[in-house]
Amino acid sequence: MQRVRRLHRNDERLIIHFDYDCFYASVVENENPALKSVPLAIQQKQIVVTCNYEARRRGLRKLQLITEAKKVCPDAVIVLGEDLTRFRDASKVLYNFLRESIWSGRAERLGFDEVWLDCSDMVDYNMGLLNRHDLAHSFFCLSKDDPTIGFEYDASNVFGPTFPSKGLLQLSEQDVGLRLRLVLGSHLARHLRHELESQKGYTATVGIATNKLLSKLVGNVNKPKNQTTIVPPYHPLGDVEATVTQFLDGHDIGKVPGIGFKLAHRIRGYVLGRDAAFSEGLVYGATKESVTVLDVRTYPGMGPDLLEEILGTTGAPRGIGGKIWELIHGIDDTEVGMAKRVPSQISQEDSYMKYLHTFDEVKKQLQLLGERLIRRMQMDLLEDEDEGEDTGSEPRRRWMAHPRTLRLTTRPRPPPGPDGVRARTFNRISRSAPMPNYVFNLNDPATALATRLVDEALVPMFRKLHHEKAGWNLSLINIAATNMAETAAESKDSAGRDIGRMFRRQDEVLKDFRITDEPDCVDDHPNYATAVVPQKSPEQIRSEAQGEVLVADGWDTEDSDREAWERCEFCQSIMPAYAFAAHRRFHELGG
Ligand code: DCP
Ligand code: MG
Ligand code: MG
Repeated sequence: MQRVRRLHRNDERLIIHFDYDCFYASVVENENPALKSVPLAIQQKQIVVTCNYEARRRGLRKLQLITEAKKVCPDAVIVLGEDLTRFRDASKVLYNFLRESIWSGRAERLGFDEVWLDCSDMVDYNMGLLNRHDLAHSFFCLSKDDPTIGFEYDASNVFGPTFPSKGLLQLSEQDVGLRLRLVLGSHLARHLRHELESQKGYTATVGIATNKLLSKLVGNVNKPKNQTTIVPPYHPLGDVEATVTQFLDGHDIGKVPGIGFKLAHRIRGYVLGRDAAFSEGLVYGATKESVTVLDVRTYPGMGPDLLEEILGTTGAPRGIGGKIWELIHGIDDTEVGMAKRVPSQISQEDSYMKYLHTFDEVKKQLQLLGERLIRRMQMDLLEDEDEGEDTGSEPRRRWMAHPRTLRLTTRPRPPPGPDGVRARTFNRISRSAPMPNYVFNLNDPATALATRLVDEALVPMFRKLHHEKAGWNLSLINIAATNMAETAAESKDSAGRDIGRMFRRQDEVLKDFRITDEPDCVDDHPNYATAVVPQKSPEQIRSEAQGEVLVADGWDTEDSDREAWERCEFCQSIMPAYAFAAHRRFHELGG
């Protein structure tokens, strides 16, 4: 009984989720419109990270090997996309545009190409303006100050495709109201998509629902350049199943946002009674055998407690069972975040297919990453003093926040065991130390600051992290500036205060730097982590503050699911690190 009460879905909100179509390819196309009509692929390492829809029509796929792509479509134009600057910049421009188009300020980015908008207030307001006797001739008002700004629409129908494709006519009273709100949301989504395309040149695939989880998932139903709304009944009505349940039930458990790779793998294993086999394609951790939400939801005895039992040993925070139980029922109360003036941490990392054996190699990588980190800190954390005064001279810049902690993380490959086979663990280990003050010096060039940071801080940290003198076999190095202390004078009302200014400032700062080629950069792919907010133990927090060794647990924190790529020595295919163990087994079995 208690469980039923716990599973109450809040349907008061209206959330719109955007996922830009073939994002990196669209950025390149917008720079060079001639590319719009040809098959275009964006390359990172040996992989097509994305391609435009013309290329997809000709058989190219995301995450395909370049060699394969060239075979499938020899005349594809391939553009190198390892320097993320242009993608990061475009992402910020589009984010700002969307954020300024809504009222609540609640606009949250996920990675570079996804944005959630909380449009509850706009929909509430426009519900109040409806003439219930003439819904077909409605006007959606976009400004509280000026009733003439907005667009005409037909509020008697949802705009665009719905899930399920044919809505139910008989609804409960509660669902009638909800349906109307979703109708308004769908027309607002159409308007926003149209503005994004006509003013910025980008198309997006959009989902409309009452929370972040459902809006993100339902957007995928009709791609590209389209939108989908989950329509009621959101609640079971007599024999009729709730559409939300019907929708989620068809998804593989790992597809539910918030259920990351490790959790999904654990749940699959439990439901199948054995380890789920990986597919040979090994793209994105797909498995051969799909375990759906329906399989999990209806498994005998399944509920928050059993899920807690299954997942408790993964190092997941307590209460994970209840959280996952809610997610598979489409319940997600997480707020769409407000824009933050300063990021909570800044990091730079690189993954390595080749071994980093010598000290010189490691040091060179530390220098590269250190330099990038300092440049990013300057871009993201500096603001102009005396803004608005046009004195003609260069504005003075000041730090909006100082990261207090410097963290060095590596991911060692363990040595081969007695049988010659290398066990695959993907644990990161890290060490933190106070951020030295000299990195905030704006008179010295970033290169010089990085050299000092490497010699005086990073190398000593590396030595403590890796006692062995040589022969490290690292697949990843990450350097992060964390533990932000916002500068007091500016912290008043700072959340979301003037993000536009921040981005303008960043653009200016950017101009001052000759952005050299930044190969292999894999940052800025944050993870949607509703369910998996990692909780640090008091020991961890303490040791971090004191600069003691921190050994990462199996539970990847903010970097989880952020793939690093590994190359198989046998067949040379490249795949996310987590898929490697299964791939290795595939060869062992004679594959
Ligand atoms: N990306 C990346 N590495 C990955 C996955 C994605 O660099 N492993 C980049 C390239 C994409 C962008 O992130 O352009 C967004 O990822 P999506 O999965 O949303 O893919 P696209 O936007 O390219 O295509 P779609 O139209 O399918 O959304
Ligand atoms: Mg995306
Ligand atoms: Mg996309």
